[in-house]
Amino acid sequence: MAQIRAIRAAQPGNLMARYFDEDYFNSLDEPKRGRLLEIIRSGLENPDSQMGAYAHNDSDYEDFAPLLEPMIREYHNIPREQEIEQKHDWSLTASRCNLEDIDPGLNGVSMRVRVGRNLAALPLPAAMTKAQRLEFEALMIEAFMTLQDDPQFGGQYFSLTPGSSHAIDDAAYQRRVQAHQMFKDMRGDPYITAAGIAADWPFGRGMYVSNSEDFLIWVGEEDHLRIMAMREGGDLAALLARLHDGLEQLKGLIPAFAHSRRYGNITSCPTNLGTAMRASLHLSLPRLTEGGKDLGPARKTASGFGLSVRGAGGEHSDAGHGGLVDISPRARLGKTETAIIQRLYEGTAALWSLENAG
Ligand code: DAR
Repeated sequence: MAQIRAIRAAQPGNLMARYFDEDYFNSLDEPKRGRLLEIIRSGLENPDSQMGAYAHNDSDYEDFAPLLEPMIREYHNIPREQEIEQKHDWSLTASRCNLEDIDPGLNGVSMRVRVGRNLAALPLPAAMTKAQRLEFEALMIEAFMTLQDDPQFGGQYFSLTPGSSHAIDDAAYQRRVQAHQMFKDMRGDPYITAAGIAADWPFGRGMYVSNSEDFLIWVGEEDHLRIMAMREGGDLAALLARLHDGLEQLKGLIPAFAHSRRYGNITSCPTNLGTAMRASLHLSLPRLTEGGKDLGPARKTASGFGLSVRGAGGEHSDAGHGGLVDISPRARLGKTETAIIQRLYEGTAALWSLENAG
């Protein structure tokens, strides 16, 4: 496995390469070796990967634990002696958590909280056939036909599947992408393309959006579903409540999600396990990003508060105008939903204080 040794030397951040063990790999039977190579294909073809692996079935996390568990522990900062166990707590939805308490001027912030979910009855996106992607979309469209009449979450489904009766025209699709509501052509992401997650694009893909345009559901992206609430403002508690209520409404309309006591919500990427929640907001940090030219200083500072920093255009993008960045808590596993939102609030307060110091 000279290729993995070369990646390990050149890209120490690639957790798959760091923890891959040749003796373990050779101890597997032929079918399991084949499965494992598919799981790590993205990390082999993209040496700059952080994790470098995507699950194909929810059983992969237990079937290949000798490789995947150390990677998961490292990424989510869970020490070897600590048992991995995911608990859930959305209780923040009942209390105050408002950015305006940090600074009254933080009242028009772009905030977004999303969770990934996968149906237990289907393979994960990397291993779905085209027929399964279309079968899954049809199941979701049936659910949306009920959800669209809900007083709180009523809306419309837009399909990318050619010939769909819910098809969205290309100009409208592009507008939704520009508005950061709809996901881009997945084939543009080399990581998920190598993993097989972008296969059969755009069949079986689409988006449900509420009439109020603050509750959205992506169908057929990196996970079967990405359920999100997004608003401009400062009230993180209200945003979490919106997501929680929408998720509960949806759960009553579709089959069970893949979930385990240890890993919580099972996701394609190990970085999303547990709550599968990414809570983020856009913040202008011209000082910490040297006018938007360099995310490095902001990343270094933010990591001290357990936060990741991305460009405002999403994963793998640069800082936006005036140093506009997307900040979010890094860990998703072993933390509750409430703790993630509180980490975002506290990390934002700390970064804002540093940005405006002196
Ligand atoms: N690029 C992959 C995944 C990183 C986390 N982002 C996701 N899952 N969208 C990597 O292993 O670096």
